[in-house]
Amino acid sequence: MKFGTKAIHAGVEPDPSTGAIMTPIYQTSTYVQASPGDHKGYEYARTQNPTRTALESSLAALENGQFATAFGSGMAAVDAIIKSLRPGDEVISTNDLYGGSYRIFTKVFEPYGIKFHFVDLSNTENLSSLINDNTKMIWLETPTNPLIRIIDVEAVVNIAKPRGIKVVVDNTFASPYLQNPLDLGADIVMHSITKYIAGHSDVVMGCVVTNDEAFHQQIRFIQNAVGAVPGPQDCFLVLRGIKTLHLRMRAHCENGAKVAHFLKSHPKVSHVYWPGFEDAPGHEVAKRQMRDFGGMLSFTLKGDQMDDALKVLEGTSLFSLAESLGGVESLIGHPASMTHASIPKEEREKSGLSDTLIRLSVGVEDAEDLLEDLAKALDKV
Ligand code: P1T
Repeated sequence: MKFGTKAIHAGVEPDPSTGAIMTPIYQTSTYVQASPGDHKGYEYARTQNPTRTALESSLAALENGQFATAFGSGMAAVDAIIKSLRPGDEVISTNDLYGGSYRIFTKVFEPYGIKFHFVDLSNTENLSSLINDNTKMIWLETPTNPLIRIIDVEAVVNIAKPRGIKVVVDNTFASPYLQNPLDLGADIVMHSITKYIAGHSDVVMGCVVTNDEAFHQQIRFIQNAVGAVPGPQDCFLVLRGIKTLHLRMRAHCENGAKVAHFLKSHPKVSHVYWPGFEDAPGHEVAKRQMRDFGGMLSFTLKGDQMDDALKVLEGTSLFSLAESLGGVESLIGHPASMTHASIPKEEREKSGLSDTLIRLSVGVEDAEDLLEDLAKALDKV
């Protein structure tokens, strides 16, 4: 089945009790049993909920995986994955990653004895010197947040697999429409569903998808034992959002390309980070592992002055200054003070994230209006 058909149909059956074509919002915390243990497969809503079950089936199908588990946020999904590790285990992570992921790794899990190494994985040669007998997981985002670097998933898998190291791909920036890491050999995919999958900036949610049944059982156990589950109303909203994921992603990619080329040719712009340029470092890998180049990009201004960056950040009107990404509306952000403020400045600088970097989540408005909005803001510089 092709992606658009899966987005509309996978995991979703007419409701057995009424025939409702849309999965109902099962707003219930518990389910009645005829006698102890004699129930219809549902006992308590932390453990199972039919709206969530439909969503999890849909998410698994979109990532070509067998098993998906939904969580109350992207960070709760990250939390569950790292809780599958034990003290003494080590993780090698990309050094360009969401600030919240860096924060949970270093501030929550390092004190429990899990060790994290941060390195630029867009050069996979950086991996081998860090691998040792304790290495249990490699963590990557591709494209990365916020420098939109591309990491070669198959190259990482080729190094990890023979050593029994699990490869996790945070696929949030690509979405399942653009990239399916399990098909490239990764063991685990996670998403901040909050972004492209939900698509309308009205839900916070996350998921873990895998083909590894033993790992799935561990994640399912953590989901129930810890309880960071999404509510049924949010699951409904995401099921609704998924039905247009392919349509939205095509529009994000088309607008992303127009904005990237506009900025690249603008006299006040110094550098645009977007993998669609033929001379971008990750271009060939992106062409191979992604369907298109996405709607996320970052840029810096000539002269590299904070005052100038602020004029652009405050000067747009269609691009709203806000954290998050992947919704239908365009957003502009300042990673150093917003989404990546939890990474110390010296670590940010080591990974190439400057204080003047501006990040865009290009929405699905009419491209002409978006270009005009950016042109006006750049005129203020
Ligand atoms: O916000 P939440 O749903 O908990 O997801 C966390 C998360 C995980 N992984 C990536 C790659 C992310 O970008 C995020 C959240 N990111 C933002 C809020 C942001 O503006 O970058």
